Amino acid sequence: MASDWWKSAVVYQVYPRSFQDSNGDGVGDLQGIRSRLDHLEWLGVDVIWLSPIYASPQADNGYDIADYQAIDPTFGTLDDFDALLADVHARGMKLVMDLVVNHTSDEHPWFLESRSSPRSPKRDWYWWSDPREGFEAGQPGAEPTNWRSFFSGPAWTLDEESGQYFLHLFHPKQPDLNWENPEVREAVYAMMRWWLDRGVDGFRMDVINLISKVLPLTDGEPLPGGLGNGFPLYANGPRVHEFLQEMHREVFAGREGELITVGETPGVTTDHAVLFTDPARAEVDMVFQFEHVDVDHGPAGKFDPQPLDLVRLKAIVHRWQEALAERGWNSLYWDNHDQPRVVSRFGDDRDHWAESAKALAAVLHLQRGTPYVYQGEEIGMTNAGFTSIDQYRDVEALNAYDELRALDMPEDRILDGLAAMSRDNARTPVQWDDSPHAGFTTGTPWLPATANHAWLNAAAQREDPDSVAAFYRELIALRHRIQVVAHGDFTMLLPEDPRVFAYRRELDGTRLTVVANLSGEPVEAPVDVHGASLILHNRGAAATLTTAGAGIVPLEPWETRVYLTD
Ligand code: TEU
Repeated sequence: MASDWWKSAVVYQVYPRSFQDSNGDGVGDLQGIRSRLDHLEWLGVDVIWLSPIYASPQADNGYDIADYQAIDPTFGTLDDFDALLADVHARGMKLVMDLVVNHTSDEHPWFLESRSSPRSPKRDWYWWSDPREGFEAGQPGAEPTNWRSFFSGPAWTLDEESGQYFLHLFHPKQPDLNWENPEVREAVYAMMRWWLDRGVDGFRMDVINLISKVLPLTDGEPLPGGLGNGFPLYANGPRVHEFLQEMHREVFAGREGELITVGETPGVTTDHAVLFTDPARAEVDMVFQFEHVDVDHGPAGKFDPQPLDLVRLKAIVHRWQEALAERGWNSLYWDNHDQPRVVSRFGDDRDHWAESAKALAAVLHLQRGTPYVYQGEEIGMTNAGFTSIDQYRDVEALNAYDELRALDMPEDRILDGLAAMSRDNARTPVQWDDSPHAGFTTGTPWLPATANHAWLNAAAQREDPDSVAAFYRELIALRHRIQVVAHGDFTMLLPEDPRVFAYRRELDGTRLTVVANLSGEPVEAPVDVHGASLILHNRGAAATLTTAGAGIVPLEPWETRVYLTD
C-alpha cells in the first residue's frame, strides 16, 4: 500500500451515540455500528473514524475519558470492539479512533491521584496553581489566569481540599494534562501503541495543538474584561511540533504506510498546518482547520451567525489549497459532531434541499485533500429545528445560553443562534428509515430524531439513483477512479463571483472543471468548458441541461456540473 494511500481515501465519521442503537436503550452502540456496515460499504468509504467510545462519565459525550483502554458499557465491550474491527477490516475498510489526550475526565485514576494531595507523585500530571497573588482561594478573580473556557465560564476550578486551582480549557470535568511532564507523554504513547497493536489503523487527535502551552502558564497579566481569550497562550505552544515528532517516533515509527493520522487543530494557520503535515517532519498526515467553519461567526461569536459570504469562503478554500499544494495535505469537511448541518447552514434546506446538498458535496469532495463525510451528511440531514432550550443536551449550548442570558441577550436571539449553530444539530439520530425514531432505536432516543425523517432517510435514497446518497457515492467513486481528483493541482476560478463556486484540477494533461451555482438564482457562469465532457451533475438523470455555450455555463439555482478533459 502506498505510504500516502490516504490521499485518495474518503473518511466517514461515526458519532456512536447517535448512529445506531442495538439494545433499545436509546443510545447508539458498537453492535449497532456493525449492523450498518453495509451502508458504509455501499457508500464506498475507505476509513471509519469513531468518536470516543471509551469509559467516560459523558460530561462532554465521551470527550472526557476515564479509562483509555476500556469501552464504556453504553457502547458495549472490548469484545464488541474487536468484532467491529474485524468486520471493518474484512470489508477492506480501516478504523480510526478518536484520541483525546489534551485532557482526561476528572474521574480518570490519573486525575484522582493527582488531586489526592499536592504531594501526589501525579500532581504535575495536570496543571495546578495557587490563587492569583493577592486573592484568597474561592474569591472572584482568584483564578490563576482569567481565561474563558470553550464552554463558557472560567478555565480554572478550585479544588477546595488543597486550595489550588486546576486548568480545564473545556468542562470542569475535563482537566488538562500537563504535556511538559515526560511521564504523561510516555503514558499516552503506551496507550496509543496498545490500540495500534490491537489493530486500529490510526487516530483523529482531539485539539492536539493545545497540548503545548506558553510557559510560565500563569505569569500573564489578566486579559482585558472579565474572562478573556487565552488562546494565544494555550494553543500552538513552543513545543507542539516537538511533542508530535516525539509521538511519531514513539508510536508510529515502523508502521508507516498503514496508518492515517489527523490532528484537530482549532485556530491553526496555514503556516502551522504546513509544519504539522509536511511529511518530511513526521508529525501528522493532515489537520482539521477551522477558518471555513468559523466564516459565518458574528461579532458576538459562534451563536451570532451571519449569512454566508461566499467570496470570503472561496478565499479561505483558495488560500488553504495553495498553502498545502507543495508540502502537507488538507482535510476536507463541512460537517462533524461539532458543526451544524451544512445543507441548513450553507445550502437551502427548504426550496432546494437536494440540489444544494449535492452542490456543497461536489465543491468539497473534488478539491485536493482527504474528504470527511459526517454521519447523515450523505443523505442530506438537516438541522434539528429546536425552539426551546429544554430540547438541547450539549453542554456547550446549555452553558452559552446561561452566559448570554446573563448578558441580557434576548432569549429569542439566543435560541435563533443555537438553532442555527448548536452541536446538537449534528447529534440527532441518523435517519435510517421512516419508522418511529427513524429506525435508530426501538427505545426512547437520548435525543429525538428530526421529524423530516418521514421522507429524509437512507432507505428512501438507497435505490434512488438521483438521491443525495447516490451523489455522494458517485463523488467517492470519482476520487477512487480518476487520478486528477486525488492528485491534481488546484486553480480557483471566478474568485470574486458571489454566487458561483468554480475551480479547476489538472494532472498530466487531464483537466477537471467544477462549476457550481451556490445561489437560488439562475446564473451564466463565465467558464470555458469547450471540448470537455460533462461527467456529473446534480439535477437528476431526467433533467435537460442547457448546453454550455462559448465560455459560458448556464446554471439553474444550485445546479452543479463537473467536466473532464483527458
Ligand atoms: O472540539 C474542540 C474544538 O475545536 C472546539 O472549538 C469545539 O469545536 C467546540 O465545539 C467549541 O465550539 C473537540 C471535540 O471535537 C469536541 O466535541 C469536544 O467538546 C472538545 O474538543 C473537547 O474535547
